[in-house]
Amino acid sequence: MRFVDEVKINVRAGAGGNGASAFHHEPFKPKGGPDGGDGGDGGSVIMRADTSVGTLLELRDNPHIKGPRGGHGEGKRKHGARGKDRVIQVPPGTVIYDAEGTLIADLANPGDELVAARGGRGGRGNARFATATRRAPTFAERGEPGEESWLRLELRLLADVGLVGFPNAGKSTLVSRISAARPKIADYPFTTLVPNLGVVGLGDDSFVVADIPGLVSGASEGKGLGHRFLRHVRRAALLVFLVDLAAMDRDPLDDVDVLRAELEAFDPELASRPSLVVLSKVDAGQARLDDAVARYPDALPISAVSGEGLDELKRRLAAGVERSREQVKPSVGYVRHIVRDDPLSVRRHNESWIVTSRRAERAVTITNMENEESVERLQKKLISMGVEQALERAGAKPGDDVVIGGVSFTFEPESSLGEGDGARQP
Ligand SMILES: Nc1nc2c(ncn2[C@@H]2O[C@H](COP(=O)(O)OP(=O)(O)OP(=O)(O)O)[C@@H](O)[C@H]2O)c(=O)[nH]1
Ligand SMILES: [Mg+2]
Repeated sequence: MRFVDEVKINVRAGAGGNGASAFHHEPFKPKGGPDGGDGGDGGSVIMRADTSVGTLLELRDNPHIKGPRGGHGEGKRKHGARGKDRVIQVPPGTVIYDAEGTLIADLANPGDELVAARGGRGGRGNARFATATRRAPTFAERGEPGEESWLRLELRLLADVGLVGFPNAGKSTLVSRISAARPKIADYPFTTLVPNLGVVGLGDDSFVVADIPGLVSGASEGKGLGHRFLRHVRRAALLVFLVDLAAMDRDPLDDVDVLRAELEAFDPELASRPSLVVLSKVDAGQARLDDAVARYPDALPISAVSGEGLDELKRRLAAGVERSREQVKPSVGYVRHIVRDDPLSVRRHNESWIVTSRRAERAVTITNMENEESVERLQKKLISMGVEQALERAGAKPGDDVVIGGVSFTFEPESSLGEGDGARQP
């Protein structure tokens, strides 16, 4: 099956390049000033809606997407190259959920895009840290790691009208009669295994009809093909319940109730969408017509074989779509920008204190631990973020092991150092 409408992917942006620590030097000249260049930013991973793709198949086969890292800085103030953003094309209509299941983007229109993982910032080279009082800084920052996360992508086709009906009700035949779509048609249930879209023209107007696989009673519990294809009618302004007047194995007039119940189980909002009952195969099901009209006075009888009722159906669909679009503006085409707050927390784990805070972890990851000056800078930053206070409040004692961003430190609060070295002498 070539149509894939749901995938889980892992996106990892490129890390920033490291800043360089270097000093200007020329032959036969004394040591010059710091001239280490900055690292380049890492490449982001961007999801973009594009009409050239119609399924999520490619992503199912290649679910791990990485952005390139930024180049490292070099001496002579040479900056590292920026990592090029990695752009992944997805079909318009793709919605994106984060790992917690929160909807973060609906890429409904061609060109809509989401920065799915932001590239890490390049580290600054030592040339940036020279000041009047610190003429020869030896430290440089390391590049920041790129963002990484798991996402779930779901394709919801863009259709104005959704055709819902039992298997074999004549959905595909109807679409093939009112549009140029040529779905497979056959005299057995579950002929249609993937959704088909047909564009119906009416004068200067046109609208899109989605033919989805048939639904049966219990679809929401997995019967038949299940109900997951209903996602493709979620954007529809108007639903058509197609009732097969010629059905032999059941009273088809009850189908509408069954279909509504399945919709309700999938998404209650969908069950209250404007809808139309259409009685199909009236050429073969004359015997049931009177009962059907008595029960559904507004229903329209049609025959895809004789053509009866098809022009009237097109008009009603166009009018219904227009009316419904005026009433309910579909909430499509947005990208939610999530602002994550960054609480600082300290917890005890085995013999260590674990500090979590994105800012603090970032400060640690960009620090070159081999350079004393860098480590001193880091300590000042952590203090100004309140890490030291938080540790003390949690009960940390001088000499305890503290872990931040995977790096282990010995807790030496300023207050204890401030008591003077004399106190520590034997
Ligand atoms: N007599 C008559 N037969 C029809 C009419 N419309 C469809 N059929 C027949 O009904 C059968 C099923 O038609 P499909 O269009 O494949 O039905 P479907 O609802 O798409 O079925 P699934 O894809 O299995 O859910 C085929 O044999 C069609 O020829 C009609 O108006 N009159
Ligand atoms: Mg079909």
